[in-house]
This record gives sequence, C-alpha cells and structure tokens, in this order.
Amino acid sequence: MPDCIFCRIIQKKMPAKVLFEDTHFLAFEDINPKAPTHILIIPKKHIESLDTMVEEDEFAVGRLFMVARNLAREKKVHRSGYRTVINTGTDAGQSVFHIHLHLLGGRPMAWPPG
Ligand code: DGP
Repeated sequence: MPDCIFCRIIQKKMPAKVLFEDTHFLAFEDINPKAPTHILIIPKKHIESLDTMVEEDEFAVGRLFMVARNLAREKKVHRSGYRTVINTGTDAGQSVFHIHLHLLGGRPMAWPPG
C-alpha cells in the first residue's frame, strides 16, 4: 500500500526504531509513546484492521501476541504487567489503517480505557 505509513516503515522508506524483524513481522517503538514501553507490532502483509482480516490472516494476527510476549520479556515488563491493544475503527481511535498491536508497559494503567 503506497500511502500506508507502516508499509513505508516496512520498506525502510521511513525511519523507525525497530526492535524485532523477521520475514513476516516487524516491531518498532511508537512515535508518540503513552507508556515507558510502547511498541507497535505489525504483520508485513497489509491488513487494514481486525475488521477486515480474513481467515487466512488468523495465524498472522495470533503471532502478533507471541511477538508481544517475547518483547515484554526483553523489556522486563512481564513481571509488573503490560497491556496489549488493537484499536479497530473510528470509535476505538484507530488512526493508522494497517493492523497493529500496541504493547504498553512500565507503569500502572487504569481501566476502563478512556
Ligand atoms: P492507533 O491509534 O491504534 O491507530 O495507533 C497508531 C499509532 O501509530 C499511534 O500510537 C502513533 C503511531 N504512529 C503513527 N505514525 C507513526 C510513525 O510514523 N512512526 C511510528 N514509529 N509510529 C507512528
């Protein structure tokens, strides 16, 4: 997707602080962190949102959580706890339409989210 910011990051046409990369996934620091640890984990396949995922995307979306678990351990927030969030659509505040899992940690968090 030429006009997708995250596709541009995948293609290295835009800089990002990359923390993990393999053939099909990428994780990088959020540009506007909401917690001491705030990482975005994305599939390299352009999937717009959870709402537009199809059955063949099931593994990719599940794998986002395994990458998040590993990064939470690397960042040492796994004992204190962390939050994983996928915003879907306007009401949820999704602003980039390339599915991404937020990994937030390093501070206590309120519930319910605003
Ligand atoms: P969401 O609101 O769930 O769609 O989250 C999008 C996140 O993406 C938001 O926390 C800010 C982050 N973001 C937007 N543009 C960029 C960028 O160019 N680089 C990085 N690293 N993060 C970005």
